[in-house]
Amino acid sequence: LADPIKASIDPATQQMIARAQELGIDTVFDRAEAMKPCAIGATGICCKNCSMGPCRLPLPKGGIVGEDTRKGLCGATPNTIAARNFIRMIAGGASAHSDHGRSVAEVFMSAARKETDAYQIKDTQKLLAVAEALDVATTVEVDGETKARDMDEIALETAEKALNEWGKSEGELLYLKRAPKPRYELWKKMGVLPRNIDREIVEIMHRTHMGVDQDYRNLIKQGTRAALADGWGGSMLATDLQDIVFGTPSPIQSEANLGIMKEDHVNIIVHGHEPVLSEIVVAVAQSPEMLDYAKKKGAKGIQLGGICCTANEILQRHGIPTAATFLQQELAIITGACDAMVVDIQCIFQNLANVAKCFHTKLITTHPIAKMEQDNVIHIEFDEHHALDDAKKIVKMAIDNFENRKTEVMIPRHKAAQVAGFGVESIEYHLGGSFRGTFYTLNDNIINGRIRGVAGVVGCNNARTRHNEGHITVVKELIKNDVLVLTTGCNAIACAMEGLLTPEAAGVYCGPGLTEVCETVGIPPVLHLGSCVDNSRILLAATEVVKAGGLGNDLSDLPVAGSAPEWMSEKAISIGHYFVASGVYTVFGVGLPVEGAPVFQNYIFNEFEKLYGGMWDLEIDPIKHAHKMIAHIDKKRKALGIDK
Ligand code: NFS
Repeated sequence: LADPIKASIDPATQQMIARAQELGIDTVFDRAEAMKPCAIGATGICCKNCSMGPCRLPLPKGGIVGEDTRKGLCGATPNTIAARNFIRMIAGGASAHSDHGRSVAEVFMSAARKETDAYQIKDTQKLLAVAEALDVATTVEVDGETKARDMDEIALETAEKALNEWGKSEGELLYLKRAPKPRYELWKKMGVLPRNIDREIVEIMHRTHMGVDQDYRNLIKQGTRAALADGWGGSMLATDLQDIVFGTPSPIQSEANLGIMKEDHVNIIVHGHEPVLSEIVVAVAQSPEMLDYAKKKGAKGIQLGGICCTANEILQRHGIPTAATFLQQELAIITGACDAMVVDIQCIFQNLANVAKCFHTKLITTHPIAKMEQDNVIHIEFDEHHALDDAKKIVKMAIDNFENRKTEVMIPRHKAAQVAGFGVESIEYHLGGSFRGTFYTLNDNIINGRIRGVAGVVGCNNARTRHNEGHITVVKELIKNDVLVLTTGCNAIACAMEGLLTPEAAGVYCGPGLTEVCETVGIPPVLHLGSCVDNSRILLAATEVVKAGGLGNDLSDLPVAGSAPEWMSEKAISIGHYFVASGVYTVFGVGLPVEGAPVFQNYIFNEFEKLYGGMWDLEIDPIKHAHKMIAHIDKKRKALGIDK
């Protein structure tokens, strides 16, 4: 069994791991003790792409001396195998983000066609901005006069153009031109401009099939193309279209950690990534009709909470509190107070079904592509055309279940206040200048050194490392050294649980320069930019910084760095790679599946800087991890001549 103290730095998590053990229920923390990872697979040198294998190519003891003669049955070298595996991870991650984006685009289309009552165009400003980026005319000429074009027409054409990005037969992704010009030109020169989203992913599957591409440089080139199709394509479209249909976030106050659940309320937890259904669940659960019904059933009210990125989505737009990070998902049920857990797609443990069996919890899957085999799982297939009915059914089911609680309820008392909902628009508002607009104040503070640089710290939890320790140590070390942190995904949830997402955190944890800026402007030193698809907001914010001037001409000139201290998913690899290809030095913790192929590793860790200005790195020690980022930031400051 796991030692709760060694498994997590968070007292609520420690308490609930112990509670699960007391009840005889295993959690991911215990399973991580019982099953150790395969050292060959973990270092990227196991090839199972054909049935002559799996071929395993472990590094010889003492490392490679002389020529590296390792090869698989077909002759594949460790570099080929690691590169193939790596870009298949990119394909997995890019397809998850992009398929999510596609679903949102379809909902946007039905809203534009007015086929649904549940969704409307909420943010017309954003619609106009997206229309422009997709080359949709926003004005018309009438009798020689320029007039605003009909909004419904713009919406419809924008939806068509957006959906087309997944499968168009010629051209290149339209969003690529949103990057600074030198970056776009570099991608063009390198031959990595994605043609459409789906094609780049399919091409990875082809090239990594037995006997096709056998040059790690050419393989990773396609990985780059697909990752760009994610960051500057599928993910960015997901963010933008969600903002159009659900509203662009602005700073909003809330709370985080399992302590947000309430014993005397009906607790509904939404978990996953696509806010399409959870948006409606939020609306329905907050309706007077459902509140009355809950009261009739003996509850004081309905408490909603989120897990993973669905949490981030409904937090940033509605202030719904965050219940848990990725690794705490089983624990939310183990409180005994979870009346329904509604899951959509991605990052959902199949073991939730086994845990739910020990309690009264209704576990509800909602997406046609994400079902579970266990027979206690209820599937309510969600469709945008009857979204309201689905959501009502789900909320009512949770309320009806309130009286069925069997085990003694134990909700940890821990929770922290947080401010979330930052984005390009709100950073511009808070850190923009009243005269020059844009990101002038931010740039000015970077140039004068109050802010040393900006870091994007993102990504998952991983049961192979102590829960939240990497996240919190890296982030605290960065802000202590005056680095402003932008966060998304489970890092954002971890930071929220630690109280780092409050303006008050500045005075406690930051260096003098960052404290001064945060206190003057009234922002937290760690800005929550949303879910993992919202990493696209970081790309666009960085682009705005370039545009505001004084800090070079390209993203790779900026004193910025990226990090995922506790990554685990394929999505994280895709994100890491589009950061790198966008010119950002990006450090991962835990381990990377390239360590068994030193030549390929050197290529993406070092050679890549010459090609793209950004490169990968790996550092497990969180303090060293932060200092590698700071060293890179200082290197960039020096190159810009602002290293006073
Ligand atoms: Ni990102 Fe969001 Fe969390 Fe990792 Fe999973 S929730 S999409 S993949 S675990 S950060």
